[in-house]
Amino acid sequence: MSKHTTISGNADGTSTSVTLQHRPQGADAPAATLEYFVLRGLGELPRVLLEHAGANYDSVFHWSNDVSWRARRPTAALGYMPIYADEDVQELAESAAICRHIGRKHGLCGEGLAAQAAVDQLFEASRCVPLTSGGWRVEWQEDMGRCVSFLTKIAALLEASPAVGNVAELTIGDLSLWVLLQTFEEARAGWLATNGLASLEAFRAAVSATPNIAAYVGSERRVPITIKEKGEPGWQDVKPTAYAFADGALSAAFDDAA
Ligand SMILES: N[C@@H](CCC(=O)N[C@@H](CS)C(=O)NCC(=O)O)C(=O)O
Repeated sequence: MSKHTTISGNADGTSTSVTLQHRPQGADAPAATLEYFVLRGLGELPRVLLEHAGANYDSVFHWSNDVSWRARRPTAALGYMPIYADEDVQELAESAAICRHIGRKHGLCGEGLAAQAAVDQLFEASRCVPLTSGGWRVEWQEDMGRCVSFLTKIAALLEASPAVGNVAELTIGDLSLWVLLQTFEEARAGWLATNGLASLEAFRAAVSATPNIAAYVGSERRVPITIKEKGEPGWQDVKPTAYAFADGALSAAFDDAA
């Protein structure tokens, strides 16, 4: 039996959303807002992009069964999250559209048509790796051969274009890939290197060491990985309204926040 902490909103659905504010030193633009469940899932890459860019933002976390999401859902443009807003856009849905918007706003989409094409290619490819879901969950129970073979092709993309894989100038493609590689590492430490993907492991580690990403990963703002994302046995038995975090509970920041 795996060690995990199961958390849900109030059983009667009266729990409200939690908002964590991030105000990095030196950022003066109005805060963006990102709404998602108390999960990494499709909310993680937009958060990572905002963190990397050093942007002011409010991260609003809804419980899947709570009164706040049930009240919010009818007003959501497409009826689902993530939902993003800033001074340019209101009620922006679709995680890829949100990521591209944040990328354009903060200069993370590459310079010039050739670079932008390479960045987009990596962005899309890293969300479509066989046996992964949108770059945030791995189907470990399957034969991972196809996955390894596709990741080998992604490693070749980093070699082929100077527009991607440059840790000094990270793009939405690079950070999308990082979220995926970090999921592999947190789910099965050492798996990349032992499967002939040492260059991707080196890239993952280098991105993890950049100041804003390292600060985010070590922060109380980051939601722990769930047993479902980690592919641990037992995740199918967790109620759809609850979250089973693999390595401990949510940080105290979630208790203290509004
Ligand atoms: N294609 C959409 C999918 C969004 C989506 O499925 N969101 C789910 C959570 S991952 C959701 O909000 N479900 C809640 C609901 O439908 O009430 C995207 O990429 O943003």
